[in-house]
Amino acid sequence: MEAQAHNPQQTMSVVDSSYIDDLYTRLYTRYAALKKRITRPLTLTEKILYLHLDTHSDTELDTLTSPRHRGTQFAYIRPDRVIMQDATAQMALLQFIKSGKEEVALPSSVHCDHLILAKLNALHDLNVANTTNREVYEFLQSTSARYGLDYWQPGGGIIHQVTLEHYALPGMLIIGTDSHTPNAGGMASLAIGVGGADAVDAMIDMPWELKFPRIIGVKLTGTLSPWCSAKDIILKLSGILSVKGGTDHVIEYFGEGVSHLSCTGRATICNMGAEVGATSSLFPYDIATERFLYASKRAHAVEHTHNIQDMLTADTRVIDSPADYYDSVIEIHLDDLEPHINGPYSPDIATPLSRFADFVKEKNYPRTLSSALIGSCTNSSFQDLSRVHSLISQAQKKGLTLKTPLWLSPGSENVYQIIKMYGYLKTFQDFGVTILANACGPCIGQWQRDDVDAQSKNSVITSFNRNFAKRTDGNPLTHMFIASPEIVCAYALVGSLDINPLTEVLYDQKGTPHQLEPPQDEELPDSEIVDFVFGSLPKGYHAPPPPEQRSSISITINPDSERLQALPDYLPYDPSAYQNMSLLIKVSGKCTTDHISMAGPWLKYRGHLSNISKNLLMGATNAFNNTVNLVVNPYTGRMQSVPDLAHYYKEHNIASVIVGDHNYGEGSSREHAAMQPRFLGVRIVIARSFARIHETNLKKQGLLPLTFANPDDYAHIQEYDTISIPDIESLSPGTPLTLYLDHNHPHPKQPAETITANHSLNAQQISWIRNSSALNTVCTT
Ligand code: MIC
Ligand code: SF4
Repeated sequence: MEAQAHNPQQTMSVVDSSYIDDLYTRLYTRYAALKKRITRPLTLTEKILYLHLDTHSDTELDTLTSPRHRGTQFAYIRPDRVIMQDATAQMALLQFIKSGKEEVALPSSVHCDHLILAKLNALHDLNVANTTNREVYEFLQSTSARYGLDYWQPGGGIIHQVTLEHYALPGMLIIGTDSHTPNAGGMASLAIGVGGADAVDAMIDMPWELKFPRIIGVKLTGTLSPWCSAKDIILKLSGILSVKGGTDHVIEYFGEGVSHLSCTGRATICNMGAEVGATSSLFPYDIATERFLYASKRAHAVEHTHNIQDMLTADTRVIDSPADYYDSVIEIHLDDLEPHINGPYSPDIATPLSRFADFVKEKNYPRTLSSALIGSCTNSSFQDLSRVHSLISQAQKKGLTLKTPLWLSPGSENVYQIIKMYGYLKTFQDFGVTILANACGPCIGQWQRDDVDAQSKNSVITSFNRNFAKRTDGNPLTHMFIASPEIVCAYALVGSLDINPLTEVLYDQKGTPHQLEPPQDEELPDSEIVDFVFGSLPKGYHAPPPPEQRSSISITINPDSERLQALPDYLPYDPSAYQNMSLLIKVSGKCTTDHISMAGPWLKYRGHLSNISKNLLMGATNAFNNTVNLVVNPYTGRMQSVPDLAHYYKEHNIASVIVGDHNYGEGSSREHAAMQPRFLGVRIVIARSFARIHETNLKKQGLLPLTFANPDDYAHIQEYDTISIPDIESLSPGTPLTLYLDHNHPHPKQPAETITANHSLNAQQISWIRNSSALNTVCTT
C-alpha cells in the first residue's frame, strides 16, 4: 500500500480533463433543453436535480418537475459520482459483489478514514491502524481495483474534505454512503447521503430513487463579526430547525451574505445540514467557488463553469421573490450573529456564547474541560486551521498556555502538507497541541483516551458536527459541546465552560493581564504552495488498474474472519411471518443510528453482519422501564439485553417488531442499523416518525417502516404484545395497514385492539418487501 512518490514538477489530477469536458457537455446540453421546456424561474436545487432526472419523455419530465410534487413524489436520478468511506463501503461492496457486475457503472471512490483509532499521534495511530485493520483495507483496496473504483488509503484524508478538494464540481450530483456527503454543497454540487444499497443501485447502473425534496431558502445578509465563522451560521440554524426540521428538504442558501463566505466555510454549513435531517444543502456558484477550484489546481473546470453560471445559480426572479419559489424562507442577519455553542447530547441545543456560561451553571453541566478537539469533516480545512493558528500564535506571544489538552486532526493529507509548509504545524506542536491522523478519530468514538475514567462525568468541546451520547469516547457521561474551531481553541486557553474566553482577562505566568483578540484567517494557501501540494497525485490515492488487468485480481474473504463475512441470503418473503410478531423493544425518546448500531469499538465489525448484530439497539431506552438495553423476554419472563433477546428470537424463529418514537434513526447513513434487525428477524419498525436515510435503508433491506396514523397509538403498545398485520397481502401504495395488537400481559389481560399504520412505500419499494430486499429484486430482474 505504498503511496506514490511526491513530484512537484508534475501537474496531475485524480480527475482528468476529458472527464470534466464530458461532464459539462452533457450537463449543459440537458440544461439548454430543460430551459426550453420549463420556462418558470428555477431554484438551484431544482436545476441540478432536473439535470439528473432519469426521465424518458417530456410528459414525465413535466409531471416530475411540478413543484406540487415536492415532498411526496419519488423520482429516479442518475448521479454523476459515488463516494464511500471505509465503515460503510464494506457492506456496500459486499452487496455490489452479490450483484455479479463486472465493474462500477460510474466514477466511484473508497476513503479509509473511519477505522483509525486516535491514541497518541498521527504516525503511531496510522501504524496501528494499518496492522489492526489490514484485512479490511486489503479487501477494500482489492475490491476497488477489481471493480474500477478509486481507493484512498488510510491517512489520505476524511472523505468529505478529499471530495471537496478533488471530486466535487459545480452542478454535479453526488451520492455518498455517509450522511455528511452534502459537504460538497459548498462547491455548488448537490450531494446526498445514502445507504450502501442506494450506492449499489447507482454502481450497477440502475437509476437511484429519491423522494423529491422540498426546498428551504436561507437568506444570508450582512457580514460575520470577527469572532464568528461559517460554523456559527449552521449552529444557529440547527437551533431554529431542530434535528428533524430539515427532513425531506434541501436547504439552499442565497443573499449577499453568501459572498462573504469561502468555499470551505460553505462546505461546513452544508455538512452540518445533516444534523437537521436535510436531504442536502447547497450554495450557488460564484467567485469564491472559482477561487477554491484554482486553489485545488482545477483551472480546467473553471473554463467551463465560468461560462455557464446561469446553470449554477438560482434564477434572478427566485432571489428577488424567494417566498414565491422556496417552500419556506429563513433569514439570518450575519451582523447580529454571535458565536454559538451547541449541545450537549443533541446538535440542535444552540446557545449564544454570551449566555453559555450561565447555561452551563444553570444545568449543572461539568464546567472544567477535560479535552478540546479540532477536526472532523466539518471543520478541518486550511482556512479553519489558519484561524486556529492565528489564535495560538497570539497566545504564544502573550505567554498564555493551554489549560486543557488540545487535539487536532487535519482534514486531508493535502491540508496537512499545506499547514506543514506554512509552519503552522510546528507552532501547534510547540504549543502542546497533539496532531492526530487525517481521519475521523474522536468524531466517531475512535478515541482511546486514558485521561478520564470510562464512566466519569466530564465535558469536552469539539469542532465536530454530532454530539449524541457516547459519540466521542464511548462514555455516556461525556458532555460534548460543539463550536467553531477558533471557539474550541479559545476554550482550550481558559479550560472551563463557565468562563467567556472572549471577554475574560487571561493572565500569563508573570501575572500580566491579556485579552484574546479575534483570529485572522487565510482563505486559501499561496499559489506556490498550491502548486507544490496539488502538483502531483495526492499521497494515499490509488487509481484502479486498466480494465484489462482487473479480472485477474482476486478478492478473498476468509470464512473464519471476525471482520468480514460474505452476505447471507435473505429468507424468501412469507406473509405468515407478519402475524403474531413479538415486541423486541418499544423505544422511548431519542434513538439515533448510533443508538441502534453503536460506532466506536463496534466499527471493526462493519463488514461482518453476524458480529456487528451483537450490538443491536444497545443504546436505546426501553419505554417500559426507562432503562437502556434492558427488555423483558416475553417467553421466559427474564430481563435481557436487546441483542440477547433479538438472538433468542432468531434462534426460535420468532419474527419481531421494533417500536420507535419521533425521528427514529436520525443521524448517520449506516445501513447496518437496518441490516442488523433484518438479520435477526425483525419484520416491521413502527415509529412516530423516521429520519429520511434510515427509512430508506429499512425499505431497501426488506423491512417495513410504518408510522402510527394516530401518533397517540404509540401509547397502546404494551410489553407482552404480539402484533399482526392481517392485511399484509394487500400492501399497496397510499393504503394504510391494520395492526392487530394482542395484549398478552397476564395481569390484567386486556382485550386485543386494532390500530392503523401508514407507510410511504411506492410500487417499486413494495417489490423490495416482496422480494425480501432491494438487492434481491435487482438480482432477480
Ligand atoms: C457519522 O458521522 O455518524 C458517520 C460515522 O460518518 C456515519 C457513517 C457511518 O456510520 O459509517 C454517517 O454520518 O453517515
Ligand atoms: Fe467522519 Fe465525523 Fe465526518 Fe462522520 S462526521 S465522516 S465520523 S469526521
